[in-house]
Amino acid sequence: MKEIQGHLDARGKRFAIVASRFNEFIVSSLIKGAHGALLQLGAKTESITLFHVPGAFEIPAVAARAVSSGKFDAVICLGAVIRGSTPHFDYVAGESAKGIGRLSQESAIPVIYGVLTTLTIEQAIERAGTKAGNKGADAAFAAVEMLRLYEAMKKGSRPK
Ligand code: INI
Repeated sequence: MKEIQGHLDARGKRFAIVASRFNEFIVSSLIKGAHGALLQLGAKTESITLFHVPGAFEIPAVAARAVSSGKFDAVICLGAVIRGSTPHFDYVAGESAKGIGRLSQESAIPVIYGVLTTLTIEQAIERAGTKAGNKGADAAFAAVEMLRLYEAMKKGSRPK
């Protein structure tokens, strides 16, 4: 059986992070986690560009532009949508996930979903570098693994 997987080596790769300002105290920890993980995997800080957007709803539009710019090897989307007492949460979380999901399937480079959707602030805090790890760091690891997997799949494909 032939097995192919992406190795965790970010050396020489360029990353876009698209992060929302809404719930900034949570998202700033996700950004720190993602940045730290990319450095740990060998990326240079000057190869990482951080795009700020107002909220999670705006992430897909900017991620799409980052993809089509051709300047990045992976795009990491970070945000935090926390349920309030109105249906607004569902629209914002839904559109953000749908947009990022569509991009991730249609783009030649990985587009990673690092948007927290939680019922409470406590659950978001737990996932932003406390009890349940840091989902920003997880997203960065996923970005590197996926871009290396795409590379390996290209190399493994038959010549035309
Ligand atoms: N944006 C978020 O990123 N998180 C939220 O929890 C949130 N809530 O709950 O309202 C939120 N709303 C703003 C939205 O993303 C857009 O920025 C706004 O609707 C303008 O388009």
